[in-house]
Amino acid sequence: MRARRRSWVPPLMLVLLGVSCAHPRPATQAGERPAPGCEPPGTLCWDFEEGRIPAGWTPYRDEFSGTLRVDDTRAYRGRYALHARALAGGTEGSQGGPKKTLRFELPAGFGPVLWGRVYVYTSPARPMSHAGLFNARYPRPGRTGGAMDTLDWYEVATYRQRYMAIWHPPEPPGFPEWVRLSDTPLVLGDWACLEWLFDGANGTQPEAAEPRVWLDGTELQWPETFVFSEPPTQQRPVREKVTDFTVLEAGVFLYQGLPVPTDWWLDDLAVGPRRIGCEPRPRAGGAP
Ligand SMILES: [Ca+2]
Repeated sequence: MRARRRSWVPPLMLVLLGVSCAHPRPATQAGERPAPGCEPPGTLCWDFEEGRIPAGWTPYRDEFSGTLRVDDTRAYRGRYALHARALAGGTEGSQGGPKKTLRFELPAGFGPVLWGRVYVYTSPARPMSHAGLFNARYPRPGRTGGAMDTLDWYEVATYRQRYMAIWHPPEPPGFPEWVRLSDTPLVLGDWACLEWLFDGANGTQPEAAEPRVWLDGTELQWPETFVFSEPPTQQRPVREKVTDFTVLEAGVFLYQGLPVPTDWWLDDLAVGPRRIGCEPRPRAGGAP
């Protein structure tokens, strides 16, 4: 089920791509692979090599046990990654769980289409509970800004040990929400490249598109879809169209309890109006 690899890109090309990142940084150190995939115009990318929370990101949610910081315990590339460490708390099957996230205000005029890409490493167990990893929010039609609790949003997550994507109305309560649950187990104990497309323009369609997600370059399928709400409803939410995405949230946010203390690392996070793509995975035994 793991992905086909994209064609190999020469190291010199990766260097050239890396220096055009929206957050340019000095030339990479000897032996360090340069940042791929920051080249489409308008792309914002974060490799966490500052060794601390990057500029512009601020703490958002902090519930139950665990920490969220940039450290050097594991990285997809370079030395540092964003590390959600030892998240735990609450009761599996009951609402309420550990949440450790950051938020970021997008530049004005970002537009209605948001592609994203992040490398994720999860250990030591696949959570059963809803574990959000990333979301992007936008004002409802006719509005131009506003607080988080007024914004519609798209989310990438895992649930019942599989990948999941959701469209939500403003939170709280965040539902009734439209849920797409894949049949692909979340990658455990290895790096996974997740990509997503939140197409809030969706051509001439009356609603914003359903979220789409790729794992290591292969688009996920969604054999299970449903409306979640408390109390339950069968009425599907209207996915309101997007003028501009305005806010990102990244980290890990469990909506039900997590009995096993679990770590996540996120590295090379990027968003933009065009597809960013995944780096070809290093071949076993050394550099590509
Ligand atoms: Ca890094």
